[in-house]
Amino acid sequence: MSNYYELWKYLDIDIDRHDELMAILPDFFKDVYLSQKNRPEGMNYFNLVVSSIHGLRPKELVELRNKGKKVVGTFCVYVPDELVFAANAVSIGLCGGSQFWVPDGEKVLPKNLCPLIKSFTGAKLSKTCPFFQCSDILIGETTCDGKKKVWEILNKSIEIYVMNLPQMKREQEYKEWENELNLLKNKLESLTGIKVSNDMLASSIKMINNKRKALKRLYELRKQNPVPISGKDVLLISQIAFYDDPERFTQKVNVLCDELDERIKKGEGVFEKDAKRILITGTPMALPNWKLHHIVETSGAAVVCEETCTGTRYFENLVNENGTTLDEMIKNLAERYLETNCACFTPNTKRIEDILRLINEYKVDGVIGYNLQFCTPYAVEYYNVKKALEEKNIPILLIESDYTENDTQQIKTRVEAFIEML
Ligand code: BJ8
Repeated sequence: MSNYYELWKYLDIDIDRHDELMAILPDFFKDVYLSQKNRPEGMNYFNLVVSSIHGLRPKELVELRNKGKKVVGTFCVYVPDELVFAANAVSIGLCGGSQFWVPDGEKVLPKNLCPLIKSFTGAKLSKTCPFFQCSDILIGETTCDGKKKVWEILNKSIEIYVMNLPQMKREQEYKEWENELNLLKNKLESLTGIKVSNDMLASSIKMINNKRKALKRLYELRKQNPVPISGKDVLLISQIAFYDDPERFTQKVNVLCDELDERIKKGEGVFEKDAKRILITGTPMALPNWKLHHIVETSGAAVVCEETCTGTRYFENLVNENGTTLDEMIKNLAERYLETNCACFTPNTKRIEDILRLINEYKVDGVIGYNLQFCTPYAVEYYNVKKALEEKNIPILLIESDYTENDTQQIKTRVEAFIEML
């Protein structure tokens, strides 16, 4: 990391605070990840990306900026990367998963707010995240109340463009969302000075679909028994998906999948055959939030699927590639993105259908509902999720947590007891 100091100074990073942050990560990563047995060789690329998290990719982004590209930071899986890339900009997902940034966020935000929002706000305000420092603009959205209001604070430090995400899915909202995508396209065009052409949009739709297909392929392999890769490793890959170069990322995931295919042929896995299979559903887990996966997988069970935005919600549903005009392509994008089922919508019954389908497909023994503290939409929706699962006699446990380690032991005790009774 040390050879990136020039880069960090160039990005106006607070070096002393940043050193404090960087001092934590290597040991944490070693404990959680490198302690795993029999990891696939294909994980080496993702290890490298994360071990050089504030160096490798930010350096590339600065080089791209020096060539005239704009960097666009996003916070939600409803913001279409395809439009960003088609306008010749680069999209990076910026959600914060580190407790390190929470106290900085709490200087301007209430304490009783979800840690994800406090963390990304602290990351920006403390000038300790090169991804924020590289960004030319942030795209916010009107999802939950906390995010909706935080843009009014963050916009003192950087330009924020807010997309008006509808909260229902009637025909009129599909039209509204299509209109929002057109407005975003206009905004991006004025940012980059480049008009989005049919060819550019068609090729970026293809590029992001290929990334989704690679992730889908990886998830399909987790359906095997024994499972050929840990949930922790897949979570890491999903987190990296948000900021890595999409084409390189897709290629690396496919190389890993080739290796996993071979493992499966030999009947090799990372857990014992018939280890209990857990699905996690709920709020996203931004990097480096590995807490729950680590607890589950050091308690004898395997996480085989995540119905979250750092899981299936990120890659399920492809954009229809049959569009030839810009209008058709934007309509296809609007349809694909509104098919995502976030608890910010009402009603959101399709999410429950998704969970039931995934339980079946991944042969899940038990479900853990994961809720980031103070996330009201997912906390309230849990009632209906639990009811639907109980009707089918599927065991479910709710874990509500923040980014601290204060509750780790208590969660471990509850998770162990849950796995024991499966
Ligand atoms: S599509 S889950 S990425 S909004 S956890 S900040 S909801 S209080 S992150 Fe999300 Fe888009 Fe929905 Fe996905 Fe608010 Fe809840 Fe915090 Fe959240």
